[in-house]
Amino acid sequence: MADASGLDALRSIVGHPHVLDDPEVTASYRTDWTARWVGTCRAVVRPADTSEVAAVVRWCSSNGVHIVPQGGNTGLVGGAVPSAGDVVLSTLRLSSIGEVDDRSGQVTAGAGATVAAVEAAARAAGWRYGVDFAARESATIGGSVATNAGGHHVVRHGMTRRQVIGLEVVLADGSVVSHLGGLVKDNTGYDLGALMCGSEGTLGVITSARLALVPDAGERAVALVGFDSVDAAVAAIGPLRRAIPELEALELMFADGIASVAEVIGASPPLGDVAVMLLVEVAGGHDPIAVLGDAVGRLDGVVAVAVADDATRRADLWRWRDAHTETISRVGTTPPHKLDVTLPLPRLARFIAEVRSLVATVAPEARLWLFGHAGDGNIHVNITGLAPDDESVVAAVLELVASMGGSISAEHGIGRAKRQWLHLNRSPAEIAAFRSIKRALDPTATFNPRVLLPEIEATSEGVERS
Ligand code: FAD
Ligand code: 2HG
Ligand code: ZN
Repeated sequence: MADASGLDALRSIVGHPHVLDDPEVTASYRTDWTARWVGTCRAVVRPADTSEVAAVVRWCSSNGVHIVPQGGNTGLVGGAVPSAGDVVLSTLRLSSIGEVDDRSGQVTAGAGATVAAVEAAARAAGWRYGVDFAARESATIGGSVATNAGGHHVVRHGMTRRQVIGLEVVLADGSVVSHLGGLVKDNTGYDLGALMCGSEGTLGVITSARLALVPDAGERAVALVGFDSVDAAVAAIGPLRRAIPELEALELMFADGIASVAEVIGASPPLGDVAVMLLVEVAGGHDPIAVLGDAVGRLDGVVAVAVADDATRRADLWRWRDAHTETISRVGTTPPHKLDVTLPLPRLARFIAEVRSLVATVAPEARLWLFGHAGDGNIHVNITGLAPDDESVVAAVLELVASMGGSISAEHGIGRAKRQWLHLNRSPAEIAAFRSIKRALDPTATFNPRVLLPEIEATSEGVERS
């Protein structure tokens, strides 16, 4: 439990009701979405604005207290889970959203605004937000910038980093760097905002973001396309991307995932007994349903198709994809081990075959679930039925990914979950450069010290080693 004077100092900054220290009340802030990681903390502090964030940071850094920034706590790599003595700095009260500027197609959103709220504000003004994923109702702008979130529309609009025009960030000494003017062209030195994208709460607290919106493309159509083999489904990715300039999403699913979703939602699989499927969304252009039909009609290995153009039927098809995470989290008695990897597209089909036989060999008792953002070469590898601390399959899968030229994190980040494997993708020189950046911006090691960078071991010669 926290020392009373520390809590009093924090309460004097944010107000008594916004410093939580009762373990029952803080439980949801200390437990990650999958419930795989449960931490402890000194307190959860909920500042109302940037100046309160700055004062909390100043107090923590001058008192040697670690801060774990937290938004919606939907992260899947344990990055927002505190350890004893930490302060969880929740941004949920920084949820304001400014007016959409129709000339630039931009909006400024507080770090605690949800992705869904930004999308709603954009839509109301005739625009859209280019990032979307199933956790949209809880995931925040701060968290999605800090993880450089991907999601369903990367194939068209890119990752979160591409939407960020500028940020406001509180650094470890409590200073505020603010770059929210909205200039698209601005070559005045280092791009601190870009550095914060994907920094996972290790460099500062993002308090606000200036975001680029995308034009509302207009009419949409969605097709769920079943194939007779994984090779055929993967081979369709290039032709679909080439044939459909307005391609908004290209998602991969398998029969076992669909069957589990069917059980949970109480519906029959939409294509019946089909082993592998692509969900394809087209937005805009002239007659998207005809564009889809024409492109799908030219593919090899197609065995079934369901098409939707009205909003309700499109949402029905999307539900099969969006419900995967929730459904898999209910399988078995222990939380799933979740990996999100990218492969070079030419090796994707081989990876899918090899990861299946690898997991069957290394952990025959486990169940493997594969699905993901096919257009980006991004496969989500979920493994259920493992003991929570069993990392042997994780190591084997990540080593396979790296040996095939892939990335051990496509979009969820490194967090706690994968920090010991960062070396599979980053050279010693890169990790040393990361540490220099961390030391320069956070010399007191205040922010999220247990994520992203590998733990430093002290050797018998007293030398530190990553
Ligand atoms: P949190 O979980 O609160 O934090 C995540 C990380 O960001 C932590 O390291 C934290 O310290 C840091 N952080 C949070 N806020 C700030 C801030 N203001 N300043 C500095 N650091 C901060 N992710 C994808 O990329 N694509 C998907 O398709 C996707 N789908 C998902 C579906 C489901 C059902 C779920 C549960 C999760 C999904 N995710 C996905 C993962 C998750 O939603 C994203 O990583 C999201 O961006 C996290 O946002 P958050 O606000 O919940 O962040
Ligand atoms: C998705 O694409 C998310 O649905 C979550 O990134 C993936 O549950 C997962 O592993
Ligand atoms: Zn994803």
